[in-house]
Amino acid sequence: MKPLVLWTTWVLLAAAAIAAHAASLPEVLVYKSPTCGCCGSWVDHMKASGFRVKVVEQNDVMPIKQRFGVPDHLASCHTALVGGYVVEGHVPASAVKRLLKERPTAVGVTVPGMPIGSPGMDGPNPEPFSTQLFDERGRARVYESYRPPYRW
Ligand SMILES: [Cu+2]
Repeated sequence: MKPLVLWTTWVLLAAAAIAAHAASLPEVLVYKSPTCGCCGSWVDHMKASGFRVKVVEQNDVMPIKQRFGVPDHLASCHTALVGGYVVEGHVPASAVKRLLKERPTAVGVTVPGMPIGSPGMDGPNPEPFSTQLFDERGRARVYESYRPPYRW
């Protein structure tokens, strides 16, 4: 085959592989304030990790957290729904994929607050943090722990 034909074939195969991968992951529905920059960066992180993301913007996201059972002490900036789970804050896409694969009994997963270094929260001094599973009574347990340096 000529190089151009080979290259074209490779591009088509790669595009098909990416499309198949995206189709196997459920869509992420994100509720965020229109002025939240780090929320937008997390959306970019999820897209770069193969998720299709739909964004709903509203100025006050607190009612969303109440509606989906995110307790105040576990809350962050944006709130997302994916595959029947609530995903609160800057949760790494890898943890969301693991959640969807293992399907633990939980309302969802959260990274409370906005730790520097978590996906979408770039900063000079990344800090250790963890994702936590939480139940309908607001009880949380550590799901994954992370230490810098980060490479999301
Ligand atoms: Cu944020």
